[in-house]
Amino acid sequence: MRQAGRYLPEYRETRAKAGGFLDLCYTPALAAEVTLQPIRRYGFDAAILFADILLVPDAMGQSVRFAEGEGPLLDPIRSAKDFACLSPAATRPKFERVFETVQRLRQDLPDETALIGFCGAPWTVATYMIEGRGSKDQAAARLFAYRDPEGFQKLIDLLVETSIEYLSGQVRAGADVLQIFDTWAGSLPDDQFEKWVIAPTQRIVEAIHERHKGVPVIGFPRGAQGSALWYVAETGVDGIGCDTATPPYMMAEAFEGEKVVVQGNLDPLLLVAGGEPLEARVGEILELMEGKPFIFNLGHGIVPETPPEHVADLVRWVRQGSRA
Ligand code: 1CP
Repeated sequence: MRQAGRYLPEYRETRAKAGGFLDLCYTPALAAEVTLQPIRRYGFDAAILFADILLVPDAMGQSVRFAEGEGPLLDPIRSAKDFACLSPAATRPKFERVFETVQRLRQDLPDETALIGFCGAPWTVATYMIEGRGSKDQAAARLFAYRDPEGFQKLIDLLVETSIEYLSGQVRAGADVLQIFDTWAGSLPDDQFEKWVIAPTQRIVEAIHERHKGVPVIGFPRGAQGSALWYVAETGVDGIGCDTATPPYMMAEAFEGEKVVVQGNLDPLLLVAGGEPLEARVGEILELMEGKPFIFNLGHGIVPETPPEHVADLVRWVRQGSRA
């Protein structure tokens, strides 16, 4: 999860060369380079494509800006007529650049290193499209969905359709695994969760399974708590990314014998702290997950303050502790 980024000096250097963050995402040579940087340094078992969940609205025609030191900024959607002009057809030129990055990566990565493609889940992407930025409570999107459920459904449908094409293109270009990031799944009550998280994710997973046999899809419904079980059962995901508050062993026990792989969930802040507490926690997670289908990962994105040497320690400890 977010292996690349500002914690690495080589990333900061390439990012400065690229100019803007979106230029970095849309320049295949540079996007491939920053994807490979953490793989060269640490030899992870999987690489995640360098891109962003907000490339989807950007490619559809809602321009996205990343101001230095700030999060993303979009022209917020206030009503259904504001997204009438967005179209899946418009995405081609920009998506093609991402697919080219994937192609380069599949060529440059060692055969044994899996390449993870991804997109944001429709709900989470819609929250940015409606708020125009990141927010604590996703209030604008939640209110939009209550006040105009039909209009909101149209936006979600547009995102489902576009995300299927986007993910499918990544698989055709060489992605081995896909991940759907639903960072704000936790802000919805159950009825809304069913409509805006479960149903759209289920449609994407079904389409990918139909088109690309054997390509696993991992879901990350961050903050979903008890509803994460429901999410796995209903969406048909092959893997479940656990956030820092979701115990992976509970997830594994709930789906024992059902071929659901569990991913997670080290606290990214423990990776900043490092040292003995990090080593102890890695040991604990590995012990609890022993014998279960498990991918060691963080519970959320790596933070810029992370000392790169702590990541090297982590990889060593995970490898030592999971020699099976
Ligand atoms: O490691 C990698 O190479 C992965 C590439 C990657 C991924 C998977 C990036 C690059 N972004 C993402 C996903 C993403 N982007 C999510 C879902 C996962 C999560 O919750 O972390 C979300 C919510 C975003 C949106 C986004 N992009 C934010 C958060 C905004 C907010 O406050 O709500 C931010 C800050 C970005 C910028 C961004 N994207 C990626 C990086 C490395 C950065 C930081 C910019 C930089 O360091 O130059």
